[in-house]
Amino acid sequence: RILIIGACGQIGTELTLKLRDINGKNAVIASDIREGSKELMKSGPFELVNAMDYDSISKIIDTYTITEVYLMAAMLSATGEQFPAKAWELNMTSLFNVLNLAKEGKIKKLFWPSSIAVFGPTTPKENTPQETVMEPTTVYGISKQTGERWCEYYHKKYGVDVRSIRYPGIISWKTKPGGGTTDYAVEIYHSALLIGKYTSFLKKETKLPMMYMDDAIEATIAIMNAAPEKIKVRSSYNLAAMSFTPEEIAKVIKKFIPEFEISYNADFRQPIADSWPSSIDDIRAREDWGWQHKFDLVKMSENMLHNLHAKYNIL
Ligand code: VAH
Repeated sequence: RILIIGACGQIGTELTLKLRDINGKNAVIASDIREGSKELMKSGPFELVNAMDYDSISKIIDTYTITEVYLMAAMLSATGEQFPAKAWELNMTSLFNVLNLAKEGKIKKLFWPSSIAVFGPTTPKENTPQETVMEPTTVYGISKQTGERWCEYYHKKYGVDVRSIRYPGIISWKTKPGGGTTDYAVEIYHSALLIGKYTSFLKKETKLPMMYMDDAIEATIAIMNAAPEKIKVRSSYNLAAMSFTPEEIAKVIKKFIPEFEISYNADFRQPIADSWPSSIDDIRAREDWGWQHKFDLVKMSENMLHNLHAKYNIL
């Protein structure tokens, strides 16, 4: 069976639903520190768990004979800058819990998400390569860079089968994003439909690597299903789909909602965004385990607005 820790988060929710579609609802145990959306809670078994509590994770693994774990719980970049100590404690303690359970043979295969936040201001900004200078300036980025080092260490030293992806900004409509710097690219669609305008907290020319949730979920399942020998990178794989600026996404939304208006008011998240790459080279993921994205900005915008239109049942 599969255990998702952090199943109520932006990625965790859709990952749980998709894995239940594929494996059956009782094959996937959802867990989080609090309950999640109605759709998630009625889709299969749920356990309240604190990702920092080793014994409670171990107990769930025994109770449900779990073999695979996806650790999706973390404090993201923007919130992490407001609570640095908490971000470090949550992001690292939860990772060590699952790495140690895997080292003890209680988890056969483990997924742990990294992020483009591992890159910093001294990293080459365009087509950032898999191996490069990484001097992250956020606690979240530091925790992801350190986490990558530990994943590779546990794989090399203890044979732990841990797999990881450096997610770009993820856009989705089902759940609210959880305190990230890329959240403007989710909020903008809701605002466009509900009030016809949006004030971006990033400057109009801020170009960031982004991906639609459907692509992110597909990549996550693909890397976990790949034969072990194909996973040549055991720190974390660069992964990309598209890059765009707030100005570009606004222009595309205007194609669907002509009266939409955007304005800009950069806040504390601007320097975080400025420290990250504008585009990512993910050739290694494409070569090693066949990654291929499907959604570009227009197709994503169409899908987002269509689903949000229905969600808000706008006449
Ligand atoms: C964040 N959405 O903004 C996350 C992600 C690369 C962005 O890590 O913190």
